[in-house]
Amino acid sequence: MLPTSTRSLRIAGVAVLASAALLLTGCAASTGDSGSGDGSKNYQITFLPKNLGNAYFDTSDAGGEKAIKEFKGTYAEVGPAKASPDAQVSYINTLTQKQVGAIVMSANDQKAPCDAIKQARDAGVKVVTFDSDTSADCRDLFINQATAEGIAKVQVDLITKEIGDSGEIAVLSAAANATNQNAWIDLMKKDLEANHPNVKLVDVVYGDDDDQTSFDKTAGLLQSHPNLKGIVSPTTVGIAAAARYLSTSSFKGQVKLTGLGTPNQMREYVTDGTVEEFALWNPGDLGYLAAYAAKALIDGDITGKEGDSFKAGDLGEYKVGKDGTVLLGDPFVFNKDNIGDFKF
Ligand code: RAM
Repeated sequence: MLPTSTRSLRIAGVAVLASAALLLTGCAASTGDSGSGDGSKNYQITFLPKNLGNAYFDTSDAGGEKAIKEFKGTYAEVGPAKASPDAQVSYINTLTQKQVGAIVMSANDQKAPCDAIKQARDAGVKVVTFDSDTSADCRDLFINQATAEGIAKVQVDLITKEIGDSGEIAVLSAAANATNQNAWIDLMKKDLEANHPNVKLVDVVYGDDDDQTSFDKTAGLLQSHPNLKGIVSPTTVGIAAAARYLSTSSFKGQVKLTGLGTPNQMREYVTDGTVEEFALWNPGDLGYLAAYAAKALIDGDITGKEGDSFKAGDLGEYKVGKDGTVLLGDPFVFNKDNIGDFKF
C-alpha cells in the first residue's frame, strides 16, 4: 500500500489525464446553466487564482472543476495576469454582482481583498480561500495544502542537507505580499536560526510569480553573492525559472536549488542534475477539496466553525480545524527516483 499522499498524488495524475482525454474527444461533461443539479442550490463556483497562466493554478483549478462536475455545478475561472496585491478586487466585485454561489481564491494579499470579500459575503456569496489565505476573519474557510511549519521544514531540511549544513543561502519568493510565502519564509528563518547555526540566509528576493522576473532575480542573486551555496524557491514559478537559469550556467550542480515545484515543470532539471529534490503537495486535490468545501457551505452543512465536518467526494471526510482551516495533508518530496510517476 502506498502512503496516502503518494496514493492521492497518483490518483490525481490519472484524473488530469482522463479529463484531458475527455476534452480532446469533445465529450467533457457539460455543467448546467442553473448552477445546480436539481436547480435548488446555487452551485455556480468560480475559482480566482493569484494569477492566470501559472501551471500550479491550472492544475489546482482543474481539480476544482472535476469536483464541481461531480456535483453538477457550474465551474468558472477568472483572474488577473499579474499577482499583485489588489488585482483580485475587481474580480470579486464582478462575481458578487453576478451572484455566484461561491468564490474559491488564492489571495495575493492578506488584507487588500477583504472589503470586497465582505461585500460578497453580505450578498450571500460563500468565500473559500485555498493555497494562500486572507486574514481569518475575512473569509468563510481556508483550505490549507499542508501546515506552514511542515512546508517550511521540508525546504530547510532539503537545502541544508544538500549544502552540507553550512554556508550562504538565499530565498527567491513570489510576490512580496503573498500570505503563504511570507508565513513559510518566517518559519524557515526560525528553523535556520534554531537548528542550523552555520547556515546564513543572506537575501530574500521577489520574482512576483512571473517567469522572466524570477529568472532575472536568480541571475542577480548569483552576481551579488559570489559565495552563495544554495537557493530555496517556495514558488513553482520561481523554482522553474531558477532551474532554467542554473541549468545552462557554470553554477549548475554547484549552487543547489530546492523549494516547491510541479513535477512537470521540474522533470528536465531533475533529470539533467540541476536539482536533486524539491517538494509540493497535490494541487489537483487541493482544488478538489476547496470546491467540495464551497459546496458544503452553500448547502448549509457547515458554517466554517471548528469541528464542522463535510464529505469531499473521493477524498473522503474532512474536519474544520482552528481559525476555519481545513488541512489537505503532508508535503511530498520528489526526486529522480519517483518523479516519473507524476504527471502534473
Ligand atoms: C506558486 C504560488 C502558490 C504556491 C506555489 C507553491 O505557484 O506562489 O501560491 O503555493 O507556487
